[in-house]
Amino acid sequence: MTTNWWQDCVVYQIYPRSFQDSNGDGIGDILGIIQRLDYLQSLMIDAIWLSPIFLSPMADFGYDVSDYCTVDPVFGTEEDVLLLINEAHKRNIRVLFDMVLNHTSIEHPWFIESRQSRDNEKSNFYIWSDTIPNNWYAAFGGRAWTYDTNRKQYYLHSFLPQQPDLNWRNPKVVEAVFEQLAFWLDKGIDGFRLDVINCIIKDEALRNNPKIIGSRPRPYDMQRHIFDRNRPESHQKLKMMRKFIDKYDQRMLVGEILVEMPGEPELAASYLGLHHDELHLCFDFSLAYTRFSAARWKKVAKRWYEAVGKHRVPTWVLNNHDLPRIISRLHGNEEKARLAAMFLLTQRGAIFLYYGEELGLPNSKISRSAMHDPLGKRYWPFHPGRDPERGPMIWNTGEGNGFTTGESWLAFANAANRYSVENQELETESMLQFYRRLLALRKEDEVLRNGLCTFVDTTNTHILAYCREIEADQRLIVLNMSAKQITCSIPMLQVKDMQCEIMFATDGVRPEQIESPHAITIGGYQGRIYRLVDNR
Ligand code: TEU
Ligand code: CA
Repeated sequence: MTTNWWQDCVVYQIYPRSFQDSNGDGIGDILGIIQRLDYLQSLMIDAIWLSPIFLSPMADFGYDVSDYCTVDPVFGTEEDVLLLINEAHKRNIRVLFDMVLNHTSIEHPWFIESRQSRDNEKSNFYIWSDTIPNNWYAAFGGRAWTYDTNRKQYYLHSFLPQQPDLNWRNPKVVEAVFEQLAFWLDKGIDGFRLDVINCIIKDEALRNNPKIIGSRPRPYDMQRHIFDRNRPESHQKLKMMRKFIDKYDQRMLVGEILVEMPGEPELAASYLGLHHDELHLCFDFSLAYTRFSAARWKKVAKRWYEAVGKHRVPTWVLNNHDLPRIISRLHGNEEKARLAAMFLLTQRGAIFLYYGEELGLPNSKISRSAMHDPLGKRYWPFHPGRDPERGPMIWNTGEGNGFTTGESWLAFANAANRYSVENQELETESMLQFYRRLLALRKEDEVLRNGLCTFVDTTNTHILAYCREIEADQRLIVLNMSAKQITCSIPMLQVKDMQCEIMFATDGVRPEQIESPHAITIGGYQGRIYRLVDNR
């Protein structure tokens, strides 16, 4: 039914610094990722997304790029990238790069030239002002304007002063950026994750953002961001980018849309374009910000499906390099985490996993003195920093946990023997094997990948139940998101005289067992996937 791989893919995000080190410097790299491609293939994922690997002074660990067409030596070489693409493609794994196009590094030649004078070729590549023109703040602290002693003007930076924002109103900037994309597309990259892509256009008049009443630790959160992001013209730029990338075969753009917590799904969906002529996919983090409960998850998921609509493709994500890991958000409750995985992997659309998620890997414990992340350094303890979710992968319980033969750049999560790939490979009931079974089921079941999703009412509000269907081929997913055993019925199915044949269960109930929708009994924090059999 699907024509494009990205409509029902599973993408595995890799934070390259923390996945596999191949040369003993304690920092993950591209040759390390290549070493682990067989493992990734065993997860039956369709693509990997690498957080930035480009030349960078690492002020924001790669999200400050000084050359988009050069691989940072800490990660490897262009040859390593070409080998990665080749070896990944041999295993039917596509490769996505993370393009940070709202801003560059302060060490990018474009900025170095731009700050030289007001009349050089790059002078209008960034956003300069004689004075601080408005009340805008930077997301990582302080005002969003910094004075440059050389050019004797202020420049705008939505994040760190080391991350000056590009002026996307300048057609030369758009042209130059598209050249960076073409550089990697011509080498076989399958697409891009686009960092804070809704921030690329600012209000031409640089008007003040309206203030928000109340108090929050970050001044950035005390404004409604209507003039420093989400400007109407950004959609025109994305239409151009879509046209540009669709000249290549089967490439994809997934956008990170920076929004107010706990999420703005309608705003995020708007970047897909009314006629789906902007981003192929975009992230909405509402689910990741929503407390674990059947009623809340149902509400958030329905709102996202409605915002995206049947003719476009939603993404589903619970973890990434900016969010505390879900198992830690669930206070180590693995049963809840398994239900969350079951929910994620039985949704329609594109699914995004984060390295270690398949192991139930928790956050690393990072002391203030050991912190690397600029956001954490600035706002600790209000913001714990993002280092905890960037702890290295645990491959085994040997020296350096199989991640490095050197000194790891960041602490590992505790209890390596519990989370190591090596140990979990041996335990049939491990989180890893659980993810593998779910991923295999999704891979072989078109209905679970592309079937329309309808949430169904049951007689108990702690039960989250939804149907997936392609014409008459139907599935029912029932998740008990409470600690207690529940017996419930599903009126909608009773009317239709359906029978429920178990395909998958967390509580070891054997498949093919038939249950009637009149009375489904399910244990606390347990879930089932049923094939619906029409008795009429
Ligand atoms: O993140 C945007 C961003 O600011 C948030 O995700 C933020 O990190 C989060 O709200 C904190 O809780 C993107 C990248 O994902 C992030 O890693 C970069 O630091 C940031 O942009 C700047 O490029
Ligand atoms: Ca290394």
